[in-house]
Amino acid sequence: MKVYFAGSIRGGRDDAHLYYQIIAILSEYGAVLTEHVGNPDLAVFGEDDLSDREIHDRDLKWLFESNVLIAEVSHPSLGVGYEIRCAIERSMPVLCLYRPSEGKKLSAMISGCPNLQVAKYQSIEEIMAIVKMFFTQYTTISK
Ligand code: 6IA
Repeated sequence: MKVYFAGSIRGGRDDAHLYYQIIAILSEYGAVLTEHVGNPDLAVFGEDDLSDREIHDRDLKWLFESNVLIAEVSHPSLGVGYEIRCAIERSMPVLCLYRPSEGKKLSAMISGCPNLQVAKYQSIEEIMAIVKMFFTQYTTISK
């Protein structure tokens, strides 16, 4: 099982520590190809050895090698939205984790999309249960 985890980078790193925890949960189900997304030291304007073109091409290659895409979508990110659409076009299973908060509303392009699952959560325990259910469904369908 290869898992692509998507979370905001240049969109803002407020949830980076949460991404780290989610990646630890996902690692119990398979290889997470995008562990760097949860690295709290990865800054919005940090140095990177790769050009933007190289990042784009490498990430899409990893995405298309993966069995599933799991995205944390509470913090809006153009890159995450783009990755979600790419995964849908390849008919990949997509799970979006969303933490509702006052004064914020998830984009209708995500909450209104029939080709993905949006799961709302408030705690890590809830994420664990959601992820477990998602992988149970996935293994049942792909048998
Ligand atoms: O638009 P965003 O930057 O928020 O998009 C985040 C999403 O795009 C993540 O899910 C990643 O898979 C991907 N992505 C965007 N930038 C990078 C990156 N380096 N490295 C790996 N994946 C990325 C950017 C350089 C960094 C030092 C700022």
